[in-house]
Amino acid sequence: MVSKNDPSQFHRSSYHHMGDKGSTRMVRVGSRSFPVYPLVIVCLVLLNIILSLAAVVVGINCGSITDFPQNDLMPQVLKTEVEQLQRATSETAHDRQAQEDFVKEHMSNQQIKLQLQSNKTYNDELQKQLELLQAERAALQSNTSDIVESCGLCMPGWFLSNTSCYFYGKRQSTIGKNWTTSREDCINRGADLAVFDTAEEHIMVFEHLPKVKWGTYLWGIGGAWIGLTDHQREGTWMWINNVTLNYTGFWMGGEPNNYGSGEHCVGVMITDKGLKSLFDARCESQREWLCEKKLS
Ligand SMILES: *[C@@H]1O[C@H](CO)[C@@H](O)[C@H](O)[C@H]1NC(C)=O
Ligand SMILES: *[C@@H]1O[C@H](CO)[C@@H](O)[C@H](O)[C@H]1NC(C)=O
Ligand SMILES: *[C@@H]1O[C@H](CO)[C@@H](O)[C@H](O)[C@H]1NC(C)=O
Ligand SMILES: *[C@@H]1O[C@H](CO)[C@@H](O)[C@H](O)[C@H]1NC(C)=O
Ligand SMILES: *[C@@H]1O[C@H](CO)[C@@H](O)[C@H](O)[C@H]1NC(C)=O
Ligand SMILES: *[C@@H]1O[C@H](CO)[C@@H](O)[C@H](O)[C@H]1NC(C)=O
Ligand SMILES: [Ca+2]
Repeated sequence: MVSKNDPSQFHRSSYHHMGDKGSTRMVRVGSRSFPVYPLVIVCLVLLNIILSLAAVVVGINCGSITDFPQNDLMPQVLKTEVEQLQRATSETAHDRQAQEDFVKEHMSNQQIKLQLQSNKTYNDELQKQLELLQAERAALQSNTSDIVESCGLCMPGWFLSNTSCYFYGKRQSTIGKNWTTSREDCINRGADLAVFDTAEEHIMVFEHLPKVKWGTYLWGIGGAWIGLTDHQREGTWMWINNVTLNYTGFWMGGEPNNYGSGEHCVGVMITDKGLKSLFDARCESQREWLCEKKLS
């Protein structure tokens, strides 16, 4: 749009008027006449310059328009929508990040859980093995102490006194054995119910028997059977080797009393009453028992 015409061709007269004598080669301006062609050229140049100026002005205005912040030209509704869109976009990104974080954390938690489970299984296994080893050690220690105590002469679980090994049969929970089954148990162990040949033997065996406090035991089930009865003759106490009890001073107070429907078997019970430890009782009653096996 900018004219390339030389402005030097411009003539100072900016006002012109075409007369009705357009057909002639001359035109009148005021009192003066000018030739037509140069005048047309001048007018065109003038118009060109005006248009150029207008173009420049419009261009400046347009330029300054485009420089305006677009936001100011946006309708409020559009602006709000854009803002919402921007917010939504950023929120979506935020949500996605949060979701990724959650998935990551969940997976890590799962891994820890699995590890914990496997560790727990492993620990349980170790615990079981430990308990097994402890039980084994306890058994070995018990067997060892028994063997050491009996100088290797008695079987594990038996105790040595002078020239015999003794086994103390403990009741299983509340169930003991009657005199007959007690004797059978001793025979099954290659022994028999205990026979105290002398008062000395009786006293020595005392040391190994469980002590009970006077008055805390139950008469029906207390004490341990030994190999002494009056089966053959009432009131004559005879050991199972057919030797009659020939030492005195070991019956508990008031014993033997052949109480009730008859008491023909003898038990031993160590209380705080010194040597007085024998009593007669119903052979059917369930008690603990004492076996003896002489060293050969
Ligand atoms: C599982 O045990 C290993 C080592 O035995 C340990 O490094 C790890 O932290 C344990 N894992 C858990 C979840 O306790
Ligand atoms: C301990 O002795 C008992 C009875 O003789 C036996 O059954 C058991 O195997 C022994 N235990 C060990 C660990 O030697
Ligand atoms: C130990 O046993 C032997 C042989 O059986 C016997 O001669 C001795 O008197 C007993 N000793 C005691 C203190 O009972
Ligand atoms: C004890 O005597 C009875 C009957 O008299 C007899 O059957 C038994 O074999 C004898 N026991 C011993 C060890 O001598
Ligand atoms: C009791 O009998 C045993 C075995 O016959 C015997 O060794 C002991 O000396 C006797 N005791 C008494 C006090 O008679
Ligand atoms: C001893 O107990 C056994 C088994 O329970 C029974 O068969 C037997 O008759 C009982 N004997 C006596 C004398 O109580
Ligand atoms: Ca009695």
